[in-house]
Amino acid sequence: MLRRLSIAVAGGLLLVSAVAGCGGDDGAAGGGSSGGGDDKITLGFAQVGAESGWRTANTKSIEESAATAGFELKFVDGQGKQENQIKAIRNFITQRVDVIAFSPVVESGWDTVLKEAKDAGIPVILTDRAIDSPDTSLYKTFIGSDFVEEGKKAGEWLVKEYQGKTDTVNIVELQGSPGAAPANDRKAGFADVIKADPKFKVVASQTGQFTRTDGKAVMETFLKSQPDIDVLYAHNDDMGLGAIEAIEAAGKKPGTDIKIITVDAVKDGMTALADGKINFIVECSPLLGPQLMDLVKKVKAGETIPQRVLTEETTFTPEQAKEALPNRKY
Ligand code: GYE
Repeated sequence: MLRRLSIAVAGGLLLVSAVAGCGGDDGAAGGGSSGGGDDKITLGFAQVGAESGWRTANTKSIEESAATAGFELKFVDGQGKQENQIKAIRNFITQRVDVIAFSPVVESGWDTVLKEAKDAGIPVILTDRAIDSPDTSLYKTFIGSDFVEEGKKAGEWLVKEYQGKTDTVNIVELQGSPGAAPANDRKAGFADVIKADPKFKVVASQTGQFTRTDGKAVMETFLKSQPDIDVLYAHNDDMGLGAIEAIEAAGKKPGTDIKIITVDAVKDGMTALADGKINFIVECSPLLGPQLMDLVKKVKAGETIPQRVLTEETTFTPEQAKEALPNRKY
């Protein structure tokens, strides 16, 4: 039996939902051990927000696998703000959850709150995104993708696509949300690969906040300011999909007049790829739930776990997207 309860916390901004079994409501702050008196594991999870199809699939994966594992999940949607996530983590500490996991909105600025968790003896697991703190004792492990590698794969496809050609290739880039690990790293990995050949020129690069709305709006400005765009590199599918709308509205053919590379491989992105509107997608898997729950169990049991758990991922061409789509779960 699944029960979902929502409570407003200080500032009225955060929604905390607990997915619980038929046990009691032990979500109140004020110390004491968690889990309603039984030995059920309580996991506090601070999510980034609901900015993309990737994020929606990631949240679903976490909620479902927590239920399957029989955990009590205290889930907080940070609505894209670091301050909300910090508040959520402090609440988890007050509630004395067994383990805290979170997907950091940005890379910097976590040391103080993570030190508080450490001092309270509550283990922390970084999920999906890394932080830039040199103090790795602040968390037990980091599970997620190698975003630099994803950016490199995007660049490598481009290098191959334009092999043997000498004309300048004008690239516009839609970056993820400022300061986020996947935005920083996907930009760096891509730049690192294309810099070997001066014909590749990034003529405009701006954030599209990982959302369709901003992807569309920023692409509209790119189309106005850049007369000759050959390639769009978007740090996620959603921004690419928004940009496709802007390209079509400007009377151009996405995938043909402007080649498009994105990252994620969610269903809508894969559909656009199969339709030839996107040319190449680098996969980033959001299905981190089962592995995360496994790590939570191990951390709680005091077992040693690897410091880094990498997600396996591939890339997709239009043909591969057509093949994969019928079985795509998200
Ligand atoms: O690629 C993007 C989402 O952190 C890997 O965040 C995640 C990224 C994902 O908004 O769509």
